[in-house]
Amino acid sequence: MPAAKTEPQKIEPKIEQNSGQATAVQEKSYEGLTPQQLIDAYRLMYMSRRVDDREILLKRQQKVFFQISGAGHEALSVAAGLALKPAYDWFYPYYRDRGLCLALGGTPYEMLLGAVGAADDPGSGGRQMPSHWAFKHLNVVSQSSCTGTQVLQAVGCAEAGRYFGQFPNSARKADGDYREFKDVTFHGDEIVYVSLGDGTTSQGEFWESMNAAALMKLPLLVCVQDNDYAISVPVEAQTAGGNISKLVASFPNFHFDEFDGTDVIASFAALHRAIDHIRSGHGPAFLHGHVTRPYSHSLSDDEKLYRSAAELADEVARDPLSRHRGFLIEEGILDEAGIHAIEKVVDKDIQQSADRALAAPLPKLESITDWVYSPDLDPESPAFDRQPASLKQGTEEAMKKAGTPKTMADLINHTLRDEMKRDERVLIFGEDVADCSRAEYLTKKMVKGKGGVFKLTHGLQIDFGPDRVFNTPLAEASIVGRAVGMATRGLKPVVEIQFFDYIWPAMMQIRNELSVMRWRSSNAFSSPLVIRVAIGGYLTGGAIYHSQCGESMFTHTPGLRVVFPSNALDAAGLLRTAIRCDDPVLFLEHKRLYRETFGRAPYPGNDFMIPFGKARIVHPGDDLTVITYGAVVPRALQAITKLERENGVHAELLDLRTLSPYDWDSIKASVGKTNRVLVAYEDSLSWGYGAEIAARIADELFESLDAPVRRVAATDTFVAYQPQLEDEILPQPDDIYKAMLALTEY
Ligand SMILES: Cc1ncc(C[n+]2csc(CCOP(=O)(O)OP(=O)(O)O)c2C)c(N)n1
Ligand SMILES: [Mg+2]
Repeated sequence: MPAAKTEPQKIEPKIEQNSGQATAVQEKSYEGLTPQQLIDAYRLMYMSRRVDDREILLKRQQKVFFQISGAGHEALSVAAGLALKPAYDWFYPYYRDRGLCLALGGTPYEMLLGAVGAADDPGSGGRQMPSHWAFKHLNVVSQSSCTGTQVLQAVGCAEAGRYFGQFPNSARKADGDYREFKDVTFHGDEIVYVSLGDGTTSQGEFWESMNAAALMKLPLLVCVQDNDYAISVPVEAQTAGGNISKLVASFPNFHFDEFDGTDVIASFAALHRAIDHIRSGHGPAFLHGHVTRPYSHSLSDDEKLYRSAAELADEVARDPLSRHRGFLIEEGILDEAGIHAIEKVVDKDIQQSADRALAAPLPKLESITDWVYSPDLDPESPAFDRQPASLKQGTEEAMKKAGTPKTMADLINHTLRDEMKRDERVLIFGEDVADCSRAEYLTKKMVKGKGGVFKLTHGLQIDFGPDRVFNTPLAEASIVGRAVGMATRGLKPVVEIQFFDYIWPAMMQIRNELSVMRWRSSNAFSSPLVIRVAIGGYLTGGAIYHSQCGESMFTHTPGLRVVFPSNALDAAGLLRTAIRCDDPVLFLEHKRLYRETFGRAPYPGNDFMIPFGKARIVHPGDDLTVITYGAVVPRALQAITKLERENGVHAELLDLRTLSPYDWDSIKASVGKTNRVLVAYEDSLSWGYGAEIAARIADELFESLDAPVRRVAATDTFVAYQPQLEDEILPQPDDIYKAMLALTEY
């Protein structure tokens, strides 16, 4: 057992001892723990194991549908739950942390509700697998099944706690936007706990988290529960050198500890040293506890297929439950009768909890579509419809102030500045978005500052300081994952992905975390934030990795709003809606349109908003409908003008503006009028965004059609560097013209 370097803090037992006789009355201290606390730990460890056993039984009876156990991890897990503070500290536990959740105040009944998938399952209401913990009232945040994603979110959560401490006014409620629906709590010395298995340390997101936590000296407790295996892969085939502690040892600002996680006292001692380091502001801690895995990985796995009998027998000797039971008896803290008395009470509780959980009402089938989006704030509603200041009555002065037409880049920059001024919870970060990370160069006026590779965030760090506008490491998963953690706490990150082509490292966080946080937790948690992304081609020389579209991969993700403006005014109005709304938004900014002459507009004031799901008729017409968005809008307009001039055909041009939601009513009205429709988009043709629009028109508007639904899009290739090839690959005005002509002649 390692010696404690600092005095362990006092642990208040959270579970009362209601049976079991302590035979040792003298108050001997075990690394600062009282006999009573060691008894409480046993009760919780036993409870954890028995809930697992009950679930295994129920699974065999086909009354629950998935089981993964915390067996072998109980000593470390319970110690963590007793050493940290529920509803004060924050928790991102992984599936083996049943002991932690019980020690924090979760109950066997709640866990069994999760196992049967009952409506009252506090974690998810029957949506997420059991053991993927979420207890809102304890600050245990909803967990996915992706190994490692939780670590980045925990980093963001820790950043948020620190931010609210620095800017306490930002935590206040405000009416009229997402803040109305986010209760913020924080504590100056709070800790964010995150746990993971040994195998999960191979994930890039783990390493990104370690780097970020060290860089910012965050109050993060990383707890690796090393059971030697990741399903069937042993640690020596997983981790170079076979020991994660050796690999992470050089991260600065961390407190490190490697210990026997099957030993309750050793685990407590390690936790207390870590907690002391973190609460006193020295930075993060990395705990590495060696534990066992006496049951297979899950009930879907049979470990006898890859572990020898001798190895399994060895583990039995290290079982934390029997070890701790033996220790209590040996030390004279409890006798056999006392142990049995405790176990009897727990067994009865679990039996009753299982009976009740099996009888609990199931979620209603009609609730399936609840909580894909915020039930409180609808970005399609008239509340988000605010005219430009210059169009309002009696605002001549505003008109004068609006001045000359501005580019899309200018108006996005203006809108970001306005919203940062209005709402102190708005933070901006990403790669190169700051003016200058070496801030003294700015204060000494040695440099002007960068503010993004496209300069969209220029001047924002100068105006709002480096706590609100900052550069991140070059790691996209980290940008989005941290933002998810912050948004869960109530901040409004408006992050930038430098090029759409590089969004893919963040795809796991976007698809499996950001978009699904609200749905999987039955509205207990949400992470409304904005991801701004520079997208698209037509750049001349952009080539494969600076020209991609691919918006349909995101519109295919429920829970995410996807916006794609074609002009400066729309960009301003839609970005403001994106920032103020209560849902996560992917805001796609076409690089080619940033500084285009097309679609410039005067500054529309600091309250101008466009609701989502409202298309704009860019050009009215009766003969044919062209549905498009983004950089194809000006190209389609060019083609339509030519068609009108040369062929006397009047096409209507619909700019969708937002792709999810999209304006079906306007599509219906236009196609009902013209009876011919072309869907044009910049992405490659097959499986692109237009496929869904075309399919729905064919399905629901079949009777209105006088011709087949046609599409114009890029070739099914990537975009090439050589400009002649690029022109051939991407849809051009002439392609649109020809397709329209063919449609009218059909
Ligand atoms: C990103 C991802 N890849 C694969 C899986 C499937 N999977 C679930 S748990 C697991 C092993 C995890 O091992 P470890 O981190 O050591 O945790 P342990 O289960 O041993 O406690 C794997 C491969 C997953 N859930 N997520
Ligand atoms: Mg493992």
